[in-house]
Amino acid sequence: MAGGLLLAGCGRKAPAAPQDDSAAVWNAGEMSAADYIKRQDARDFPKRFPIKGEIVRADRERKVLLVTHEEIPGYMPSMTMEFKVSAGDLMNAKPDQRIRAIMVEYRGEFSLEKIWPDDAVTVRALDAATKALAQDTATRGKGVYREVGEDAPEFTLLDQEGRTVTASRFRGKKVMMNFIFTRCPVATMCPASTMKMSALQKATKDAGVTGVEFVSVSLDPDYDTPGVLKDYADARGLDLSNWSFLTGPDAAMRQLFAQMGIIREFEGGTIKHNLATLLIDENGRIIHRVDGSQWGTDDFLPKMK
Ligand SMILES: [Cu+2]
Repeated sequence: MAGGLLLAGCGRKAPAAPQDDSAAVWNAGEMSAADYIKRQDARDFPKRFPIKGEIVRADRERKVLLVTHEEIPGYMPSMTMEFKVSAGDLMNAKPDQRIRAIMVEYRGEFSLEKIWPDDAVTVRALDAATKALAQDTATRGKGVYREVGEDAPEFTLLDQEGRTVTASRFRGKKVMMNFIFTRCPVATMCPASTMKMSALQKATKDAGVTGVEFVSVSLDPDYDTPGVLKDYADARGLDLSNWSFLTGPDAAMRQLFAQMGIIREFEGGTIKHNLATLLIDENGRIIHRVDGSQWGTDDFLPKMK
């Protein structure tokens, strides 16, 4: 493990979504909708159901998504209906795309959260990559942590628009990588890291440095869906022309964190984590790493030229 990895901050209250919702999205087979319904009572709070369905179209004026969903046993037959969704999810929506999500019913209104692509091609690609990464972690054993000078791991994840992104897409370019989560409540941790990435991105453009991609990997994939990441980037006016926010199955993310020396612990409804910022070269090799929050443009810009 890297020397001086510091578990810091991010230890205060963040609004925590129930863990079981996301587990149900990824492991839909393990909890039936009927089981879910049994767990809901009639009090005045939102009811949630994992669903699968297909997007018919996005109505961007009325901010609703028309979705044909499969039957929810004991609750609702298969039907086509409108859902309120976030701006990011609305922008990401593509007609005919298969999705899985959590349907929320509250006071007669229906919305969708935790929307993930669920088409066979995407699911297969993510599954295969997750297995390969887990195998790689197992094979590396005690040498799981990749030091500066070693290659960064292969991965296949989803970006803020729900597109499949593999590590190889960045070959031939340098990659600035950090790890954040959108609900991080500690100003000096993830929010500061995001702002520094943005400053560095601007500095590269001002300096005429090209061939650099910025990659922010979510520490909280249960919550940080592509749409949530899109909202996060848009709310901060970030330049996504060469900046990807990545998320995916937690089983894959865990392997990536282990290999990149990222410690993440769920604690008291939020996430404790260390901060690491890395530069990866054109051949996928880790060439620089700064642990902690004390880094700036000058630590990385000269190494990008
Ligand atoms: Cu944080």
